[in-house]
Amino acid sequence: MSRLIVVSNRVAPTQEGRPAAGGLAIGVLDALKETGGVWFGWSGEIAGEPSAPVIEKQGNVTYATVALSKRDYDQYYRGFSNATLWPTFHYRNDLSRYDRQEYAGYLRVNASLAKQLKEMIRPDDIIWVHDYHMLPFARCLRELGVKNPIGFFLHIPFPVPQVLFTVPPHEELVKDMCSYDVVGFQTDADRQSFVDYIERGRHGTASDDNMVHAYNRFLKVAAYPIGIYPDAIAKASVQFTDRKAVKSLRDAMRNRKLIMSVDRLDYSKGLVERFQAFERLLLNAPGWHGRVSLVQIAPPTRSDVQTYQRIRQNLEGEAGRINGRFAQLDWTPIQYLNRKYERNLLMALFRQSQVGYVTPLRDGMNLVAKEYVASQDPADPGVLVLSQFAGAAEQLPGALVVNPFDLSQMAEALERALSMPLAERQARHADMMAPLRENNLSVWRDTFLADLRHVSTASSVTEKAVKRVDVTV
Ligand code: GDG
Repeated sequence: MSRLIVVSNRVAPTQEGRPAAGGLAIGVLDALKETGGVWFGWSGEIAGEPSAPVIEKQGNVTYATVALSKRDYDQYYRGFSNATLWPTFHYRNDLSRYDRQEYAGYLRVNASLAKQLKEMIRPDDIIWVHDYHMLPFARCLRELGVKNPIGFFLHIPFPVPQVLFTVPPHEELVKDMCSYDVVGFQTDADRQSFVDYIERGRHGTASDDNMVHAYNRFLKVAAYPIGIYPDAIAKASVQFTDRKAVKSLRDAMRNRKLIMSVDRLDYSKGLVERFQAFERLLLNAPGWHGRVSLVQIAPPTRSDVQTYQRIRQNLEGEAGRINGRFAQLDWTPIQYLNRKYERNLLMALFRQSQVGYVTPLRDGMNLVAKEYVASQDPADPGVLVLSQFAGAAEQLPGALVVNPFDLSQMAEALERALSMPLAERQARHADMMAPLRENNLSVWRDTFLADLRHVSTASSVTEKAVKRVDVTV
């Protein structure tokens, strides 16, 4: 059996109990724990000198991590990855900037990580690379002579061509993506954007079986929506209900309904609009004053990127303004908690709440939406209010789907969710649990890896056939 090597910008913290607040870390770690393998990437540390990977084995997962220099961190991570690609891929050209030096740094770090990984690769390994930090990684490995199957999964949206054009080296990036054997997206819409770029720009062609022929390469391009383990989450949400934090929330919420949101503090998550729609509910329906609170947990991320500092200030301002306007001595409408919580505790908190309020302006998938559903008590489930711009909206048919730019519609959905009869809540919950179980995280991983094995076997057969023809001619 070949070994699986996972590559991502950031390797999840290896110490048990250290919460990793981020969908990629959570998805990849859970997926890798089952199969075993190597996880290679940045340790999260900044060091003066480049050094060999630090190897640490835990259970069946070997972690191989490297530090970045300050310059690499600034150019590759804070710069091109998070100040150019992240905003643009989330359709926020207004927040995006481009700097040639940063792009050069992005390419340099990809090349140097590829060089370090190459030393560890065995001939029958299969390599699975993750996310926007690593678009050129396969090309870098190929240039070093690596012939192994290499797949890529993009956790965030892939924008339509007109939006992608705003990133100056867009063609180079897409061409680099074609060095992979399989390129996976969260949704079919993302896959279509990629294919549109290739076909409309006459860079190549796509066939009905999801194969793309471009830049002299054949690759599979398909949607692989990431999942969760719904039954494990359901179990954790019950087991953690007697934790102190959960009990005190329950006591504080006696006779009050609870709307719950959990997101990394990020402008793509639509937090300001969400607060304002909640404010609109309080304006339109004064009967809810004192009877409902919104708890927003938002652990800070990328806090040294400037736009992230601004969103934090903005959000604190909005929470303060809305609370100042409506609060009573014994009621705070919005509880805004700017910190990380233990993962299982979050699931138990979800179970205490009547509404899961997940309204990103744009999101690859959004695991919180899925976790919220899985955490519910099937006998008395809460209702999910979900943005149409989260990949998860395609997969959660029982949610109340909203446009996060329409504050009135969101306020109406909140009211409907808060007043929904039990039978409807149960039916909606059951409609969502079935697909969550069917497409769990193992299915996501196994489908992707099966395609990667299949495509690379097929293309090596084609390559050999082509070589034979060359020889005979
Ligand atoms: C990217 C894409 C895609 C949150 N706060 C805490 C905490 N979390 C956990 C959640 C959830 C994860 O972090 C967040 O995942 P999301 O999917 O919601 O969002 P991103 O971090 O933006 O993830 C996204 C995902 O990758 C996977 O492909 O769905 O679209 O943007 O699991 O529960 N975990 C802990 N403490 C917290 O305070 N422990």
